[in-house]
Amino acid sequence: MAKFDSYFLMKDSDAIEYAQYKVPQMDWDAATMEAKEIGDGNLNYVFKVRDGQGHSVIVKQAGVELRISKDMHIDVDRNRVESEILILQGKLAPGYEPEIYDYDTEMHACCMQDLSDHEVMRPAMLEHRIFPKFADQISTFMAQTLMGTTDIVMDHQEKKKLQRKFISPDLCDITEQLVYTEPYNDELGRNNVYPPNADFVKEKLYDDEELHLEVAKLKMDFMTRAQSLIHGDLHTGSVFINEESTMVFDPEFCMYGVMGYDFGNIIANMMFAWCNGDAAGAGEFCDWVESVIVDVVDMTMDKMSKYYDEHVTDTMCKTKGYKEYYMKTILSDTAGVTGLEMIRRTVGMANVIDLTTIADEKARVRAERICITAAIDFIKNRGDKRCGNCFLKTFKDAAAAIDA
Ligand code: SR1
Ligand code: MG
Repeated sequence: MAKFDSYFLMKDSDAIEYAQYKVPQMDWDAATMEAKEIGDGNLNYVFKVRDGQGHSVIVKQAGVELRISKDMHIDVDRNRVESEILILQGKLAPGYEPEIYDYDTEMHACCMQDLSDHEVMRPAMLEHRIFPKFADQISTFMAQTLMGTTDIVMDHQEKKKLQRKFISPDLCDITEQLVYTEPYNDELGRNNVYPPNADFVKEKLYDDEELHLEVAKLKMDFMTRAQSLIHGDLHTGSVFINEESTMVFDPEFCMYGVMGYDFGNIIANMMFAWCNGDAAGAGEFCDWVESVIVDVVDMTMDKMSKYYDEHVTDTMCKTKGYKEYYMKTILSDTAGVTGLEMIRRTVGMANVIDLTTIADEKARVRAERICITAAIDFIKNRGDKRCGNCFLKTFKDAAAAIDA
């Protein structure tokens, strides 16, 4: 259709026409179709299009300017990258991603399965609700998508082709800045520091050179170690969930990098959920979150270990002792990223509502200090965090230290 031959930012009415054009197999009832822009992320526009007969689709379009800041412009090709990785991850870990019906490199938009029987995990956890299958399901997703794209198991040339295909320099730059640089110096003046914690942040984050050295090591690891095809933004706002099922979406930050990046993001974001629950006195919810932290670490490591044994192809990686070395690096990378994510979401440009919606000043100050204290331990002592209980203990020790 000529209307969609060149790029423009869609409105609700355009999304209706677009869905009819791109997803004709849906057998739309044109008279009852409606669309609503429902995006709440920092980057893109998301339309839910449906009709009165029960048909529905999600149309996601990349904007040239970011929603979080009109001054930030990033490559709209991210929509292609996101669509293609969802298709690939659908093969590696079937049933954990929305189906892509179509993607379009003119409009930089894709049409995907509407997961309305699921909800975004972060707001659901802010209601302190429990999802019993999450640890098992997210650990399967990570083990299969991460191990399945490593040089350990993949043909090395095929892996390098994936590496070439899934790279968005603009998005890497965002992560390098927002996760690995600005929380430690506010060099672009974009940090959002809660004023009552300003002195604490200065002392613990801006003035600690020992910490900066460890972050520099982690930053260069992120930029140079093409270990695995990572989701790249695997926080609880990138997960759709219900009591039975976990679905991972929004992988536009995907790239070849350290697999601990995804793994650490999940753990850190569970810790934010705990802080919110704790401030609200939601004891049962916090107990569940603690069990998830332990289980996600242990189950992911067990599943990755099994995957290694069953799928290793590289001759040298079959050498006695290499697997143990490799698994240790995954845990230490995970601990490092857990710390980085906890810090950047507390003091950086893109905060999490788990913390910012804690209304009571004292409770928010306390929650943020717990996160920063635990995070520093995770970064500086990342090699010592060898099991799920070690991750939980680091976090609980930080809470005890702040309360002392
Ligand atoms: C400028 S984009 C800010 C953050 O939103 C995304 O979800 C990523 O986490 C990014 O760092
Ligand atoms: Mg996102």
